[in-house]
Amino acid sequence: MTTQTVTRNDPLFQPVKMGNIALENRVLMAPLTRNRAQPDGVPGDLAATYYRQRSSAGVIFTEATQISAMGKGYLDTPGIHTEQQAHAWKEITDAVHAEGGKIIIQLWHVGRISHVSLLPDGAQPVSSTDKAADGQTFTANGFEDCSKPVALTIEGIKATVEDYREAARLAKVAGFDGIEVHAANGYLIDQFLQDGVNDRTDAYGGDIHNRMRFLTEVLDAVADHFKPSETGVRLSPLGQANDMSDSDPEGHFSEIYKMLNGYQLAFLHVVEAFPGSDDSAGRDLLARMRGHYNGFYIANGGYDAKLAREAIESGHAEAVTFGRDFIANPDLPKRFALDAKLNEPDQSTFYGGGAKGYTDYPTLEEVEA
Ligand code: 8OZ
Repeated sequence: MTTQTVTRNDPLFQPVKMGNIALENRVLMAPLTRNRAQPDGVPGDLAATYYRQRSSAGVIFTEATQISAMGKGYLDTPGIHTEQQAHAWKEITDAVHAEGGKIIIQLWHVGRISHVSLLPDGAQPVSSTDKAADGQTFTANGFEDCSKPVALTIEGIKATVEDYREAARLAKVAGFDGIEVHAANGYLIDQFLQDGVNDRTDAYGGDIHNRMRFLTEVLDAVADHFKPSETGVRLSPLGQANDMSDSDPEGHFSEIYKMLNGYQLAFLHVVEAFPGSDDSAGRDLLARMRGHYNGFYIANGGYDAKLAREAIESGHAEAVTFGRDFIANPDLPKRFALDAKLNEPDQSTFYGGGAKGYTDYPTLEEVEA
């Protein structure tokens, strides 16, 4: 039996246009932090192999990639703010494209989820606020408490928006098919969006329209280099990771969804659940909120093949991203198509290290050989 015969009626394998980007299937690779880049933010030597191995994904989202040296918050994450970084990313996009795959870069600024030891000249992190996050990040000394941030001035906000514009330019040089603006999981843009953190009294704080201003300015900036139909946003409306909270997630994020409708983006990518959390009440809420968004919706978090098929058939999502399953199964779409057994991910090799747990997971053929 060929893969083609079994996928003919499978919702996961119906080709679809995501904005300007043609997807061969709906099994997408989630952005995954792997902490294997060089200290200067140049992707590591094995990154091209890692991503090439996973190029049968409908599209690959890269690991979160900082837009500036100030946007870094963890040890050995990659950047897209120098020519050398862009050059190394070009080798990666070439490797994925040579296999017929597609790859979107996730643009990231961590804001206050950082530590002075990771920042240029020991600078304090920046945020919407000067309150420290109650949380930790991973540095050369292991887990350390997040450092106290300085609240960005209006000038600082403008300069950060310029950093996004320049990162988008370099992403174009690097040959990416699109951009995902990371506005989820308690990082800088989320620190502006959610009122549990944003305590500003200027044009970037207060009501949700003010709190969205930074995100919209970032979207306008990256539009200099990537069309809206090649750009998307990642949100985590119910996420409490990284000391995040909001007084009215449903009301506020529904407004954000409606605002995004006006941009006619390629996609909205929503973190619906975090690994290990049972969030069935959250699922109902997210399903209601989804009704406010008109475009291509990517669901993430806690999906297996069966739940993903149901989400697509019900119209909840157009596609689904898989994280842990893509770490452990480079040929995940094929395994879903054939209903084959999955390799188990090894959590001890998620962050940092070398080839082990990165480029050495076997394909189905290798398992069966
Ligand atoms: C895991 C470890 C470090 C960062 C996110 C970029 O949560 C991340 C991240 C995940 O979005």
